[in-house]
Amino acid sequence: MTLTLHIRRNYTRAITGVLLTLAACSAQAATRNYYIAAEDTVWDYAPSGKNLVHCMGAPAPCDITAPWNTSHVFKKVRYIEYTDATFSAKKPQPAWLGVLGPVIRGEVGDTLKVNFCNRSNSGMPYGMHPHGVKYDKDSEGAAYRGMNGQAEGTGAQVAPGTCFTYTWLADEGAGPALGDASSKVWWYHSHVDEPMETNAGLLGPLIITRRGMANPDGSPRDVDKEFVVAFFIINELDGAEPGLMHSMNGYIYGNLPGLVTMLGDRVRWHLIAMGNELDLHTAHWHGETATIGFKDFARRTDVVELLPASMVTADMRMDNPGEWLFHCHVADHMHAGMMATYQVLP
Ligand SMILES: [Cu+2]
Repeated sequence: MTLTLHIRRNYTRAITGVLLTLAACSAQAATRNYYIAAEDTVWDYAPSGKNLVHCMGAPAPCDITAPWNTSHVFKKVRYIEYTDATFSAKKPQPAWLGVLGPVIRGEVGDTLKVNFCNRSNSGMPYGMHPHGVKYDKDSEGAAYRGMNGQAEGTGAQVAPGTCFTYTWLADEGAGPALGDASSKVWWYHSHVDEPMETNAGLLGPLIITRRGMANPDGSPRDVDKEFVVAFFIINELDGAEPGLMHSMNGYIYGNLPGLVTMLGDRVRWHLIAMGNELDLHTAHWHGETATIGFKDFARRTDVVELLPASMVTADMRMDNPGEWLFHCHVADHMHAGMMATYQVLP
């Protein structure tokens, strides 16, 4: 009996492998161009000015409590996406993306050409350093020297008022492995003074889809919606408590908009985190559970552990209509506003 099951499972995996290979052969490698500028912006962590979701037993909305009630508006430097090389028309972004830079997408085999311009008036050089994808030294986008005197790459520090085009290859090593879902999230961020720049707002998601599994825009064919949510205590006042913004995509106290799904949707959550030793987060959904991994290899949970620079992809089948809390389960972080809601519409 055990032997039969074992043979059957291996047979299923072999067939799956053949199908994936066939799908891979039919996919055309593409070159995808992105136009992204670093720009000075103002960011409001709580546009409603209110705590919209959790008022300690009192009805929501309520006032944001001390010490986070002094200010929730701060200056940021963000990655802004444009439609083409003229950098004149901004590309619309989903509301839920918040403070993050645009979603850069690719399918395994694709080449990503990321045209980056530093338009900030801060006077500082910035860049774009990707996780996961393959690059040469010039396209690494990180400022450091090797111990044997290796020079920085050309794209390490893009001076104010100048541009650089990064070439990143979505090779097999950038895509989902056998145990992963059909798309996989990575970070990209500035890496001249990395802690300062990620805190300033220069960070965003990169998603690579398995070869043969992508729609024309690079998104995976086997899900209905993808969300990216970043858990990050953004430090706005040199570590003083009123400036520690316990944010999800740059929103606090239920102000994160647009996490809307339909009953029956196959939803993919890409959960990422950044920050320092305070940034240990346990992302928790009410109302639904999720799986992490690919089919036979998946595990089920409703809490995802995140440390700085963590990248976890989780799938959810929406079967429970309602508006549900989605929050960090660390006690202090809940008090400080690291919470949102998502909707499952009937
Ligand atoms: Cu947390």
